[in-house]
Amino acid sequence: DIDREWWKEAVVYQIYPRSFADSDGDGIGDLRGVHERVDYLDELGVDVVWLCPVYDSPNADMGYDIRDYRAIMDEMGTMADWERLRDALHDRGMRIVMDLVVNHTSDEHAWFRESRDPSGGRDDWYIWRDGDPTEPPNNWISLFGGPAWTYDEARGAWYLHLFDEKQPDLNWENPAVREAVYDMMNFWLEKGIDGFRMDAISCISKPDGLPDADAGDDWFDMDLYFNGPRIHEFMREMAAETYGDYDVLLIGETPGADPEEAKKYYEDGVDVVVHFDHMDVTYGPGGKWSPDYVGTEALATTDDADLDAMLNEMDLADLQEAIRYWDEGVGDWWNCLYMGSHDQTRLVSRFGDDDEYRRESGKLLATFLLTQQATPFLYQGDEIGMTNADWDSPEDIRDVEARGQVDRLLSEHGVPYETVAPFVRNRSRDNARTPMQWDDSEHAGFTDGDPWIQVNDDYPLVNADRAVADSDSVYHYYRDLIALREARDVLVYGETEYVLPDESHPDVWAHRRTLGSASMLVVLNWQRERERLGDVLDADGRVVFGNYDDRNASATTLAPYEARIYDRSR
Ligand code: TEU
Repeated sequence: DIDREWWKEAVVYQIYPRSFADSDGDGIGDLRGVHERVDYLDELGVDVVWLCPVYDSPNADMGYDIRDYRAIMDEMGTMADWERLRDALHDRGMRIVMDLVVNHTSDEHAWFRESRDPSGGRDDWYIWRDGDPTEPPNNWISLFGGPAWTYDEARGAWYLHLFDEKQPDLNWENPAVREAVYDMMNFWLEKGIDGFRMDAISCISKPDGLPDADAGDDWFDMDLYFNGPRIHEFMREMAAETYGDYDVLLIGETPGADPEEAKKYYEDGVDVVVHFDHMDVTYGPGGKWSPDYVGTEALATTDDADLDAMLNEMDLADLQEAIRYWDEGVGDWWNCLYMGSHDQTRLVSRFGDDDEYRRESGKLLATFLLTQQATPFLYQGDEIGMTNADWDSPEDIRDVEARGQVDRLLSEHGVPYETVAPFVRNRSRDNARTPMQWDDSEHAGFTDGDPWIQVNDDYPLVNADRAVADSDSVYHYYRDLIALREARDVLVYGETEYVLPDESHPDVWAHRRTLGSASMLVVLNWQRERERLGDVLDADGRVVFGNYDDRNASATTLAPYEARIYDRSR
């Protein structure tokens, strides 16, 4: 008795429309561009497209700062374009999930403009505090660096922004705000969308009295920002007022939630939550933008490749601990899994090898992603093995977070840009936002105009045209594995048992999926070295899938970044 749901069986493909395909030569990806690529998505075999924000926005945070929730951003097209895209996806049996960004709006949203005038009727729609213009109301810092408060001269008061100053936080305590958000959600549900990806949703309820956070010289505890006192009340109300009666996929992005907290979101109506524990395993103790290395001699003397390795160092056992914590932690509820997104660097550069073993490690990562007990989220370009770019000049940076953090590091340490460039190369969200590489023509076939962000230099080698034409490419591996996952319930619903790493094989991952008499074993040699396994795996099954020629499959030794799936079903 399997508890079947379409969204458990689905493979989600995330599109960052600004960087996907530009149909009109203005250098910015658009809805028609996505529309032109719908067959590409269909052939890859994905079931759900999650579209990052396409709403009207001044783009301080590339669409995550919304000026009008019911209008399409000019650069991206029109509502008619959006409707045609929706229909094209639906015609091919795919679904469309829209981003829902309601912790904050743009400071250019009419609500905020009216709120800046205390007599404007919306004085209580955002989080305002009176006080000394030189003394912020509390010690909170923005997730993008710098204070979380900005003093607004027009109103003569401070407003809170957990993200950029152009992203003021809405006041969810105000019922009128909630009602306006629900109205907007219903507008989109009535347009026939298939779900929401709820941006930073764990941030919407703020702690009573906005107390100072615990902080030290080089650390700051952001726990107060997440899962506030009224969060589940708001989430339940939202479900009742909006999506409750629809068969849609609700993806909650919930920074700060652990599996216990996640279960509460599930009870509220959310289907899967997005957590960050498995992302944190490559950051080292100081966190994503830790200044630990900056200005150190190591940084000045080490070569680029070694620095990249250092900044992405990971203990495979830590990764497994994070995956297992969530797998076991949510019990009968369900997880999703991503290894890359518009907020992360490229998975091959981060978790694999983007040089000699780009192809092999790209396929290993596909195997990892598509064989867990969780709905897999693919990020655009990962299916062709795209890599991190070089960021030689600070002028090339577009990411508001990277810009903020680079400024902070430079001013705190008084070092030249070259010293922090390795951080940008290995941390900046821009790495995921370089244009999708379609072919080897100028600008990788992304645009006929001037791209809004640099194209990765490796496009003559890494592009979709080439990948589709080459049956041994990362692309074909994804495609075949998506089909295998679709064909085998055990890969979706099977229980998971973790087999490796252990002390003698610290760099080999293995897990077994079991459902009734079906059993599959996944083995991943997560390193550049060969590894002799002997009979550790007791691999009596047949290798049904892998990234090396299967003549090799019965061998007891794994090749660099080799991935194998054994079928041990009886
Ligand atoms: O991200 C929310 C979030 O928690 C971020 O701090 C995220 O962890 C960070 O980007 C990682 O470096 C969401 C969106 O995914 C992100 O693109 C937006 O910038 C952010 O909300 C604000 O809307």
